Amino acid sequence: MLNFVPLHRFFQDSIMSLNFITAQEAASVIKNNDNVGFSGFTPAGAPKVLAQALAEKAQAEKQAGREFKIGMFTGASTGDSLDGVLARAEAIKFRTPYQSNSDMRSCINKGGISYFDLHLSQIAQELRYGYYGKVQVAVIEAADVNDKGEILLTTGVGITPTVAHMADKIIIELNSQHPAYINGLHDLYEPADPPYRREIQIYKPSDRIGETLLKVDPSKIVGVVKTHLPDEVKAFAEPDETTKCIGDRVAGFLVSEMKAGRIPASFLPLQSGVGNIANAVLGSLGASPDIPAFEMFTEVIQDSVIEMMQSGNVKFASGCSLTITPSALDSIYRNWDFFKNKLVLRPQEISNSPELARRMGLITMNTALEADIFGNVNSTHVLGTKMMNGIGGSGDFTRNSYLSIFTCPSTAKGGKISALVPMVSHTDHSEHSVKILITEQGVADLRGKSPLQKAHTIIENCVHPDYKQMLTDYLKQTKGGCTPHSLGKCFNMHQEFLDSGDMRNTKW
Ligand code: 0RQ
Repeated sequence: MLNFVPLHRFFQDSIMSLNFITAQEAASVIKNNDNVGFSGFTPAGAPKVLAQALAEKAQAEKQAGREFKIGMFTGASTGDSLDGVLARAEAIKFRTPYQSNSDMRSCINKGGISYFDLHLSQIAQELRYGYYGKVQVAVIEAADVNDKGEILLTTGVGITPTVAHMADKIIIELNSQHPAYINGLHDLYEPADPPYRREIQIYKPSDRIGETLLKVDPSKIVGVVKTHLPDEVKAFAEPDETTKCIGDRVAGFLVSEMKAGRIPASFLPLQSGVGNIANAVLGSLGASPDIPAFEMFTEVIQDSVIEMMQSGNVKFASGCSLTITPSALDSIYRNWDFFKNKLVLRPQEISNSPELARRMGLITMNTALEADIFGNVNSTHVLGTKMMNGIGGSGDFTRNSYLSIFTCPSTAKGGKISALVPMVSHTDHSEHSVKILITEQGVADLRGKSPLQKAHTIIENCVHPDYKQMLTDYLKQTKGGCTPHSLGKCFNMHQEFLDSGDMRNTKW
């Protein structure tokens, strides 16, 4: 665990005049029905102590026969100490956008929390446009703060500038895990709203256009709660045979694209999703002698990126969060001189900006839950109904990429589910945006192909042998059209899993 003593905070003189309060006093500021915006992105930079006090308040209110629920805006998922604690306390009225906590997910899928999902680049601007009402309170984790209203953020930026500017009141969680010398890690820029918005003047991942400190009206800061808790980021599993194979196929494909001259020899900035597959893909890219050192323009910077910086494979990473384990963060802070010019954290409307993804020509790599034989991808809904995590930034990047890649294992649940189906049970990324599909079975290059050609390529290259004949037979019994389907049977595989627990029993 990190154990930094904040010996030289920048604002040491003025910090003394701040109003230090307990988590319980902070919770008393938040009223039933308030909309609350939280800092951070993934567990990185999310508040860690207020939620427990809020949960206790919700419990006490419930016992007194009164309701206590808040609306919850975040950058993305948070830690269990926020999403988990508030979900278990039934203290959430609505929640957006991305979440990945099992208790939160379960409440959402039981209908206990009104959840709406949206592209992560859009939430800050849509809050400013007034689509979701007012933000009464912002809760912000800080590495440092002063009585002029200058706040040094920690490991995740998310929507913090927007909720801080919109909120009537701000509560700070001052976390002494983070040293004040990280001032400079962040590049905080909020675009003007239409009709005054101008181009975002970032042309390469390392460009900076904003402020290093968040500046707010100091009179809005109602109190500062001291903490010393690490981000709740867990280590990834070591790549297994399947994820390693997918990683190697992605690396091999990108090398062949370079050799064919379709990716410049200097390479292009990469965006990579989160999870075990993303981790394995990055590992394979780092191990490939044919891929030059590259830059990342992504949302989540995970452990593998930090390791690849140390080994010289990654030159620079722009992101929205350092979603890394405490030991990786420790290594960054201890070697700050090495890392300080290689990292920048931005608000998610910049890290995930469609304008920037298109301009810089990002190679994007995200994970599908399922894909259909025509190249449509479902990243969010298990069997079309149950929310998994949310679309996250995958849509921001995929739609605007230079080259979009989706990966997934060809089967799930021990082979009882084929990840490749006739028609996805929910669509997040359409066939128009999905260019390359990769499973451990192989690579389907969908560029320039008709729907029927895409179907043959996906069945041939990506589908597990247990399901090849089944999907070939599905196509055979369709009756023409540009995208041949049998509308009465296209969900037979899903229905079969619901009925018998195994898609392999499907009949057409
Ligand atoms: O369930 O845990 O009960 O066994 O789904 O599957 O293979 O562990 O996949 O953890 O890499 O997550 C798409 C959810 C993949 C993630 C998704 C079951 C499977 C398992 C998870 P169990 P895996 P991962 C950056 C970019 C959207 C957002 C995004 C995600 C569980 O990558 O949320 O890309 N992406 N953001 O058994 C039914 C299928 C299934 C299935 C797998 N076809 N049907 N269940 N499972 N395939 C991040 C941010 O934006 C912050």
